[in-house]
Amino acid sequence: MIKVLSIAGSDPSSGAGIQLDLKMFQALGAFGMAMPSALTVQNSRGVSRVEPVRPGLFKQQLLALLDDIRPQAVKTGMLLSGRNIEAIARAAATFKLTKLVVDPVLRSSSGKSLLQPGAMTVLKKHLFPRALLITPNLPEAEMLTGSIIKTEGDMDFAAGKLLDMGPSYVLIKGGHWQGAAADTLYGGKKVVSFSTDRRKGDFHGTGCLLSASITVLIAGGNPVEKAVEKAKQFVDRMLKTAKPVGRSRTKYFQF
Ligand code: PXL
Repeated sequence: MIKVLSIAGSDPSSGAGIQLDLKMFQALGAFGMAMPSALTVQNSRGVSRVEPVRPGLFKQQLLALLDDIRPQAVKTGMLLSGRNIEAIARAAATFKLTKLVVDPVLRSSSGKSLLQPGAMTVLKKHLFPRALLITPNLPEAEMLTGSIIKTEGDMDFAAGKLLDMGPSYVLIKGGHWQGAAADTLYGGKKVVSFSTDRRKGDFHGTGCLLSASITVLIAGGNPVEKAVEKAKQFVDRMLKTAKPVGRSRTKYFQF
């Protein structure tokens, strides 16, 4: 049995965050587990409020879970608080979680900050060194490295800086780049780009869906490069059938 855990924000509209991760885990045949690091108030129009799960409660749940059920891989998404990030980093060391996928979620599409001030330093210093793979999109790669990415050379430079922070692999998602819609994986023997057709419309939870799929594939024993390649194909298929579910035009993935 493949067991995977998502530690991320709760999206009650269930198009992103732990709810989407769980749906994707299920769709890929894994036994999924999900624990919230933060709650959000949101619907298809966007995020209007965020609140971290209290650190004592968070830590207690994390330890209770890992002490009992061992996931082969873990992903993190929206973490919000530095204290909760520290707890994950510590648990990753204690429980020797080597297959850790970190999606460094910084902001919602509607512009709400999903990481508290000061927590980015904790993320970079304590969690990135424990990650097998981090999956920033371009704006996140820029903010994490304090650089501006306009060219492929800029992206290579930022990826180098991110690898220096300690993860084994970095996948920079270029979906937010005008022109190219390729995602580029750094850290292997060579740099690999994965490109798929750009789909029309606004989608809710694309980043979560990709990192959740990668996590299941890595848990199942795929090497990182293969996992990313296959996960991109899953996401591409899901993009085709995504539909609006609320009053906004944002499309949600359908299972
Ligand atoms: O897609 C980023 C994201 C991740 N996780 C949660 C979110 C969002 C965006 O709104 O709410 C819980």
